[in-house]
Amino acid sequence: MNKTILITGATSGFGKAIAEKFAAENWNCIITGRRKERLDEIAAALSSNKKIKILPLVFDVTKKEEVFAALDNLKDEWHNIDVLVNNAGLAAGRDAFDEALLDDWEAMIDTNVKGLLYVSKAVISLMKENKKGHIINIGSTAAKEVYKDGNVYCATKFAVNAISQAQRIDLLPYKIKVTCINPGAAETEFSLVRFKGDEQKAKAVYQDFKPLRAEDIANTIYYCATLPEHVCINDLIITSTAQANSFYTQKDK
Ligand code: NDP
Ligand code: 8X3
Repeated sequence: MNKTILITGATSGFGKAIAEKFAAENWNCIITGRRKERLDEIAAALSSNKKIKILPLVFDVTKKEEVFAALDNLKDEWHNIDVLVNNAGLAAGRDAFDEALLDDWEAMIDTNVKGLLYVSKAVISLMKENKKGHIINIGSTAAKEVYKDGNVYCATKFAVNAISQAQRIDLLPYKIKVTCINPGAAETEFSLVRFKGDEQKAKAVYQDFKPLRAEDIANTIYYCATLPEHVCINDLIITSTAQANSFYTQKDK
């Protein structure tokens, strides 16, 4: 029988690559995001694999009514979720603490922290019934070191690390694994979102070194999700070879 994965934020970047990887390995996929048109296009492409089922769900992770309406009302055939990837997230702005916008801070806290909590709560109730499951939370190198002008983005990712540790402890009785993956710079739509559509600023982030690709993260997650039942990777930092941590990146010029 096929296994099932639920991936939040599957309309671009890591989430889309994760869906493509798992679908290629014959996993059923529940994919989510706010942009319905994109989600439907991705669902249609993944459905070319006739051995699997794909369920696109449109909801905003910051809206708890939407999250629970979508996940509490899944048909029985989707109740057996083996892996949840809490990937939906964003950085909004990169400004000094005293100049940053409250709206940006709220968007990051609501999405990266509260959204992750809502989705986890809904899916954990299904995993508990099944006495198995694996939650994979996407942290960041920003969860390990706070960098200049990273303030609240870093704080939300530190929170993802703390929540991962808490989930790992409290979900032990249900045999639910919890893994936190902490990537360094990867070229996705992340910086375009962070810099509010400024393509030049976004491109500059990845200039003069080879960043991670979304596929690198998808392959790493596939590895973590397919280890034997008694093995759990708790916490993993992954950067491109050119990057040591939040502070040091070797640039070509
Ligand atoms: P992208 O911007 O390419 O993808 C982000 C995804 O999150 C999109 O699918 C978007 O879908 C979804 N999303 C954002 N806000 C919401 C929301 N309110 N409700 C539902 N879905 C939402 O970025 P990445 O793929 O790079 O980012 C994925 C995760 O990885 C994030 O948590 C990010 O913080 C983290 N990360 C990224 C790194 C990088 O360098 N790229 C490095 C380390 C961590 P839609 O807009 O359709 O809702
Ligand atoms: C995204 C990577 O370096 O902008 O989490 O924090 S970084």
